[in-house]
Amino acid sequence: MAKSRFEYVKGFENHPILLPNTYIAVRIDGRGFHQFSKEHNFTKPNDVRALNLMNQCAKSVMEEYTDIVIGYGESDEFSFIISKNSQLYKRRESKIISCIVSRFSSSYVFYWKDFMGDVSLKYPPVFDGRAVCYPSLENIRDYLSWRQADTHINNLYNTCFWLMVQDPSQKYKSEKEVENILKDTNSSQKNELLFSQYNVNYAKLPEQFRKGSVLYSDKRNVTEIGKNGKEVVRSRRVIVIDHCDIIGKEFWEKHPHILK
Ligand code: DGT
Ligand code: MG
Ligand code: MG
Ligand code: MG
Ligand code: MG
Repeated sequence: MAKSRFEYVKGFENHPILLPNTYIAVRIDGRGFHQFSKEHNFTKPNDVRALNLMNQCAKSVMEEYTDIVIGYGESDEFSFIISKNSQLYKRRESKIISCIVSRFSSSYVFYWKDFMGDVSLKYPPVFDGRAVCYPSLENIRDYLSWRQADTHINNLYNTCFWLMVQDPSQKYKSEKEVENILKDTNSSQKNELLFSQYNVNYAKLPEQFRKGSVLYSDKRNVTEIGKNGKEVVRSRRVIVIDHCDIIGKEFWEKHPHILK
């Protein structure tokens, strides 16, 4: 094929490769979602519609990229773990990040109405993305534990914060005052505060808020319509959305294939 004299510019390109034989964690995060959640009147501290929309977007990503073995989401972020032996896009970093972020962002707009109903989308949402390679099973488990621990810390804080800010007796004068009180409290003091002042048992709040969302593929019996028009039950790979603990070993003992 004839080449133009401009062809040499291709030589300037570089294609960083994500280290072979490592788990790849791609984490996407909403840009400026502090403002985005205000503009769209998200419920505080957790908007279940918005969280479910995030889960739908992650499911859409995982349906497209079957090398993703597990997804974990909270707030405006999602982590996708790609298997160690994956050859997705020859492990080219920019291809992998940009395609995952792009699929996620377009899904956010595509599925917005299904979850947010009459709330109109005021401007196009933006997500950033990064990839980190983790060589060992211990490292990748610790990565996921780190994110889930973060969910817990943030959710406990945010639950206190918004109850205090929206206190019916308006005993706290400003968000700043609430921040100042909370910064000197540990986790058990926050639990105690919720219980004594607002009669809220933190452990009884929805697991989706406390533990985030865990997505993985699993075999499930699915009822389908067969050729003869009758219902048949078939075993199919589906993406499961769970809100379970992934810090302890129980989940991993139950699903040893995920990170094998
Ligand atoms: P960034 O990521 O540096 O561009 O900045 P932000 O503003 O996206 O901040 P980030 O990612 O650290 O924190 C997520 C923000 O999104 C945080 O302000 C709370 C908000 N957000 C996420 N999910 C919900 C929700 O369900 N309800 C409400 N009210 N806010 C939420
Ligand atoms: Mg951020
Ligand atoms: Mg963000
Ligand atoms: Mg975030
Ligand atoms: Mg092209």
